[in-house]
Amino acid sequence: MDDTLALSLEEVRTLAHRVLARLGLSERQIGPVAETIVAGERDECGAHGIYRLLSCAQTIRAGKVALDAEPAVHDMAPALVRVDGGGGYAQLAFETGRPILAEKARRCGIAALGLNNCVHFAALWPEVEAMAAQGFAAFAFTPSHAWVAPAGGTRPLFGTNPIAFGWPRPGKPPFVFDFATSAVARGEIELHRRAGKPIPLGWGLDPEGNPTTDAAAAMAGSMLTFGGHKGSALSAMVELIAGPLIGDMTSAESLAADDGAKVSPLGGELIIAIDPNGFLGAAAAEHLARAEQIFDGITGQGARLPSLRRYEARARSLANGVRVSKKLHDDILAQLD
Ligand code: NDP
Ligand code: PYC
Repeated sequence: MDDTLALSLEEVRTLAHRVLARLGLSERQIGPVAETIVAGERDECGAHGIYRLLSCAQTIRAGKVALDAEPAVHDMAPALVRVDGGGGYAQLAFETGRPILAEKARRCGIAALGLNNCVHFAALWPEVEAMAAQGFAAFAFTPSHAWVAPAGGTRPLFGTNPIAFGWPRPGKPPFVFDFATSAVARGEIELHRRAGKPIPLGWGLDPEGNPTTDAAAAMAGSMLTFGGHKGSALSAMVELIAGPLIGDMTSAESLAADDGAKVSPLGGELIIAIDPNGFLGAAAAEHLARAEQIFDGITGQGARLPSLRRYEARARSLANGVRVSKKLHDDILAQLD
């Protein structure tokens, strides 16, 4: 039995706007939040598509989002800008800071944008893909809630702490990767829990610290980092550079601020943009062309580039729309009641 239904991307967009408006979010906030949700569904990122309308509903109903927040820009230095999201979603704060980051990176060769005081529910690839599409090498980092044990430990300390990177490819869509420093994003475990499916060993520990295949037990216990001590150190780095370095919360502080509401993390995000022209000047095109050999070396042996799956999914969705779980669609429509 087919338990999915077909939606055009315009229908996904309309659904996102209706639900977010029903929840009382301001039009200014809705625009970029809805576009991120449409992009996630379009690129078949199940854990960060329309499913996230449910976490938006929970987070807003818990009173944890400033519904009509207006980002405030603080120009810190020639190559540094901070945008205070005012307790609203990170998407409007990023859209506010993006042109300033680009202008500073063009002028200085490198620049950083710190987003503060923002609610985070999304993937980070939209940020680095947007910057790479403008010609920059870009990095993005954000902590989340303390759900993940450090390698060798059994108690949650780190967030799922994603790292995203984008690289400009002349005449081609950017090279992008974006992954949690936990074995998987928490959203993926939650989707397994909703579907009643077991999770692979290596994703989480139960509350007693034992390896588990039970999604609910891993969510109640602790998630694990990817790559053992390596993922654990990268996760610590994300805590530091997208937390204290920009004057914002660690994942433990974000979870404490959540105060049992079990809603989206609140805190910072760091985005760094590097203009290849800064180091290379007139030779930039030659070196970017040389970089293509790396991508050819990956695909030439049958391996795939990160971002290729998304770009293929994007082409399919733009042509045919998407299929979403009927149960998920019903749960989202229930938010309009
Ligand atoms: P994955 O483990 O699925 O890793 C995703 C990345 O790896 C993508 O760039 C993906 O490319 C690439 N990739 C996957 N398989 C391959 C392969 N076989 N060959 C080459 N590249 C591959 O995702 P995660 O569960 O770690 O994270 C999913 C999302 O969750 C991320 O977008 C992240 O930003 C988000 N997240 C957000 C958080 C937040 O606080 N805001 C917290 C944690 C996660 P492709 O997309 O093309 O498949
Ligand atoms: O899936 O881990 C996650 C996540 C946290 C915040 C947004 N996504």
